[in-house]
Amino acid sequence: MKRVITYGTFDLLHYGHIKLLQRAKALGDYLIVVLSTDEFNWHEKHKKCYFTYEERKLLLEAIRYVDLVIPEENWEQKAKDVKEYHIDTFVMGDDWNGKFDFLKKDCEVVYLPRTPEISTTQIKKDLMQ
Ligand code: C2G
Repeated sequence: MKRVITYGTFDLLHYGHIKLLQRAKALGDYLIVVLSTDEFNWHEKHKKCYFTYEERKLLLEAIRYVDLVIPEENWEQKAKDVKEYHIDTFVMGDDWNGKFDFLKKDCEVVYLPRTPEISTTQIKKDLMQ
């Protein structure tokens, strides 16, 4: 069973995220999503989430491509996660291109093209108009 992992905030969830999760799952048989906690988002990513961790987790768990959702609490946990969950493939959107190549000693690292036309920032801007 090929195990895939990916990380993110996924707030507000939109079809760009879904297309990423769909492609990530297609690379294996089991997809783990490591979801940024509210504290991590605020202190480390300076992102104020619209939905809480529990609400974002519920949304992700409802997606057919997602098999497990666990918390992302810091930047440093990736190597441990890859080992602990016996990960074969680490996947991120290519806005992170190259940033996680240090994991290549432990697993395959794949950067997938982002869905260019959509972002949470754009959604919020459009809704403001
Ligand atoms: N994504 C995408 N297309 C978009 C928007 C996002 O493919 N239009 C991808 C991102 O590249 C990322 C995933 O969807 O792989 C989740 O996006 P975010 O929630 O913005 O994640 P981010 O804040 O980049 O957090 O430790 C890594 C971080 O947790 C990643």
